[in-house]
Amino acid sequence: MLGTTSARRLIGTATAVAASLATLLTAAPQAAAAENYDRCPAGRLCVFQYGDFKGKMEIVSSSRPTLGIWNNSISSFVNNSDLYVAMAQDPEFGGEHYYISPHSGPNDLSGGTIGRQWDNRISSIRVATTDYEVTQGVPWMEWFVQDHEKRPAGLPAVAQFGDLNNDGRPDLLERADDGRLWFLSGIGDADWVTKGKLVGGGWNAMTQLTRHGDYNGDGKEDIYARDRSGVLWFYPGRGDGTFGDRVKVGGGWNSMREISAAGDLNGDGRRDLLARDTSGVLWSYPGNGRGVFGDRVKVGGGWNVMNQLASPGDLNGDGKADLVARDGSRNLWLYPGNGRSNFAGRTKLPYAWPADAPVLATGDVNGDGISDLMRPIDSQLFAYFGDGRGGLGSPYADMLWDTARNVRVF
Ligand SMILES: [Ca+2]
Ligand SMILES: [Ca+2]
Ligand SMILES: [Ca+2]
Ligand SMILES: [Ca+2]
Repeated sequence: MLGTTSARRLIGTATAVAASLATLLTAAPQAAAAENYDRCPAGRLCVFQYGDFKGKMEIVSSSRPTLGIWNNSISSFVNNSDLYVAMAQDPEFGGEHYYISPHSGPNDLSGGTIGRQWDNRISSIRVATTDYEVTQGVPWMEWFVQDHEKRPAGLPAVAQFGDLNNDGRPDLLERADDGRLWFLSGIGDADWVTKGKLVGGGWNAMTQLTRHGDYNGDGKEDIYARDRSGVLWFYPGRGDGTFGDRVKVGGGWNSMREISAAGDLNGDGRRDLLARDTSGVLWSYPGNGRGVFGDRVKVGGGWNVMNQLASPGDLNGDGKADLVARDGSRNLWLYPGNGRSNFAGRTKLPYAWPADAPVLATGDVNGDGISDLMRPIDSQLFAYFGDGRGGLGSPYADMLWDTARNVRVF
């Protein structure tokens, strides 16, 4: 019986890495005849029967849980492809794994002491478009919200965000480094298995992504995304973790360093947006209830001492939407909203918040009706539960975290 937060799922460790590619390349002898591996076409992953890229060759373009005639018969390979690769000792991607980066070129297993551990000992091959998928076996990050952590009924409007599919529980969106956007509902089945739902591909075209509840009055959470040309787009949520046809909010948003959907800041019941421009001025854009915004209001200057903003909803329990901001000294500050598009005097939140990890605000994570924060530490995401008085409790591990460059969770 799982009854408390201390029973949150323990995160398993990633499969052990047998040897780094760099180590193996260093240990491998120089190939005597480059023309042997030149048989492998550009953009492809090829395996060879013998060392020095001799004998039969086969192109591998998808994962192979078993290898047939190639089982325990690979002695060299070439990766000219965009794919991340794991060569596994056992069938079904079992045993130890040998990880290969995209475009890492030729690799002769028949020579050297490290390579010999793998020579004729490969029994399955997994390929993927992200490092995370090839190491973890699934393309999305598994996020576990326990089923007892349903949010209480009758949440105030300021706390109603973070739930994309209206099941009363928080969700995450994850943009993987290959540009695919995944909806993570956070609810596992009886075996604790969670499944990501693919929203779509190509989201690497977006330079800002943010959400904070329903902006067009249909009761379904929406998202905003800025493309490279500076156009801000509104994507109306369908209430199932996917989005309908996008609507152009407007151009010129590349003058903004950071954009954060923030909830209702001016007390008119409609959700608003914060944006910090490159000169450090923070602006509040009042939502019109139809997904776009009225004339902006200047909050103030000097915000470039902050390296990240996040919009947590209400952290101090006064029913008004707040703001948190992280400075360059690992401090996270709470700016209580005053309900008039501005903020009262700040207070410092506990813990150190280094600049190499994002601060996430997706509302109430643990179902006590109070907004929480999350952030990754190393390869795990941790939740910090709000106490409703402007403080935060100690962190709880919630999911494995992909530290790859383009991964964005919001
Ligand atoms: Ca949900
Ligand atoms: Ca909506
Ligand atoms: Ca408003
Ligand atoms: Ca909470």
